[in-house]
Parts: sequence; C-alpha cells; structure tokens
Amino acid sequence: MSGSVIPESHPRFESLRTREMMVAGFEAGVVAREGLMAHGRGEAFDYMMGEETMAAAEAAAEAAAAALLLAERPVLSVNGNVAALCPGDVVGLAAVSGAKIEVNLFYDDDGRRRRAVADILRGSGAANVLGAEEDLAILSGLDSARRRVSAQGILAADVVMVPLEDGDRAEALRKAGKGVIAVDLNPLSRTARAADITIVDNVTRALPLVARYCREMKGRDRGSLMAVAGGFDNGANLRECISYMVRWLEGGSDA
Ligand code: PTJ
Repeated sequence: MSGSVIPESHPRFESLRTREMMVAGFEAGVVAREGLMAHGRGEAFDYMMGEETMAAAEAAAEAAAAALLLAERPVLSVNGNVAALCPGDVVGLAAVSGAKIEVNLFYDDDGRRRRAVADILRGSGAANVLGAEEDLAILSGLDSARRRVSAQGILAADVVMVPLEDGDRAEALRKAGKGVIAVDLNPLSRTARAADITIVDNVTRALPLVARYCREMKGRDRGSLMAVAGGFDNGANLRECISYMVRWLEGGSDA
C-alpha cells in the first residue's frame, strides 16, 4: 500500500485521501482494477458540482429514505468501490432503514465476494452480509455476473439501493418489479435514467445523508412517507442536476 504523503493543508486533501483509499482497496483485493477507472470518472462529475451535495440531490436523498422506510424487504447492494470507500456508512444506513446488505459484483470473483468485500463490511459492524457465502440464485434478464444474487436478498427484495451501478442491472431490477434507488455522480448514465430515484452525489456523501433522513422520518405514518416518495420525479430531478452542473461550470461556485 502506498504510504500517505499528502499534507492535510493540501487544497485537494479530501479528494487525494479518497484516491488513496481506492488504491488501498485495490491492493487489498477489494476494488476491481476497473473500479479505479470508474472512480476517476466519478471524480470528474464530482468536480462539476463543486464536490458538494446539490439541493436536487438532497431532495432525491429524502425520497430515497422514504422509499426505504416504506419497503418491506429493502436491500443495499454493495460492490468493491463502495466497500472500499464507505463500509461504515453502508452499515449505518442498513441499521437505520432496516435494509439487508448484499455483496454484488460486476467483475465477479468469489474470493473478492467472500474474503474482501464481505469481510470489510463485517469488520465495519455488519452482522449479516448476504451474497458472500450462500448458493446464489439468478436474476433473470441480465447477462453479466451481477445476475448472481441472494435468494433472501436482492431476489426477494421490493426495493434495492444500488450505488455505482451498471445500467443493465438497474433495468433488469426494474423489469423484475423492484423499486430501484441509484447513487451515481453521472446524471447522464443509463443507471441514473433507469432508476426510480437517482441521487446524483458522491456515495460517501449520499449514504450518510439518506441515513439522516431515515432517522428524521422514522416516526412518520405511511401516508406522509408515500407523499415524499411518490412526489419525486426522477427525470425532472436529473434535469435539475444537469442544469446545476452547467451553471456551476459557467459561473464557478455561484451556481
Ligand atoms: O466491484 P465491482 O466488480 O462490482 O465493480 C464496480 C464498478 C464500479 C467497477 C462497476 O460497477 C462499473 O464498471 O461501474 P461503471 O459502469 O463504471 O459505473 C460506475 C458509475 O459510478 C459511473 O457513472 C461513475 O461516474 C459513478 N461513480 C464513480 N465513483 C462514484 C460514482 N458515483 C457515486 N459516488 C462515487 N464515489
């Protein structure tokens, strides 16, 4: 693992520290090689929103929290990048929303599933991680390795939260009748467009935000939660995210 040489006073300290976490995750066998490139793409989009949560993303996070609280069998799907970046936030959100945690990899590899990703999540306090050891079922309508899912988890879920996802699975989950919540810094991606609710934000900011909304809304009745989740328009929210990013590029921090 590369030793840290980044002084805290560095203006890009946070971004560079996150890169180090990704490299450490890769060297520990948690992050796929391709995950490093996916992170770079995410960084570019994050730059275009000033590396801060946009108001539109706040609204999406609130709707996501309502959808998770309304769900009967919610599942948080975790891949290598998410496990490396914010395992504690995954565990925290699962605890407050009642969601199960399931490891699901695009570049599938049983070793990475069992040892690396699931162990990291367990090390962060997850009592039960699905998708790591049991025999896996097949989600139909999908050709990639992401089709291998837990029968108690994603296969049975009514709502699945999929941070850093590929568009094919978001579409397959929708076709299977599940509610899909995506977290994707790229508002143009197929995943962002296919999901019911897309939070256009860095997963490291989005998960704690959704957890905060879950805590705030936990005591509310179903009617009030349904008004929040049902009143959310994903297409309109994505358009607002894109215009914010355009404004930010044109006017810097005045967007
Ligand atoms: O661990 P695995 O095998 O499941 O593989 C994980 C990756 C991420 C490599 C895999 O799912 C993949 O190839 O994803 P894509 O198709 O590259 O899509 C990743 C999306 O996540 C892109 O739209 C990125 O902009 C976005 N992204 C990258 N980093 C972040 C992010 N979105 C939110 N937060 C991030 N930190």
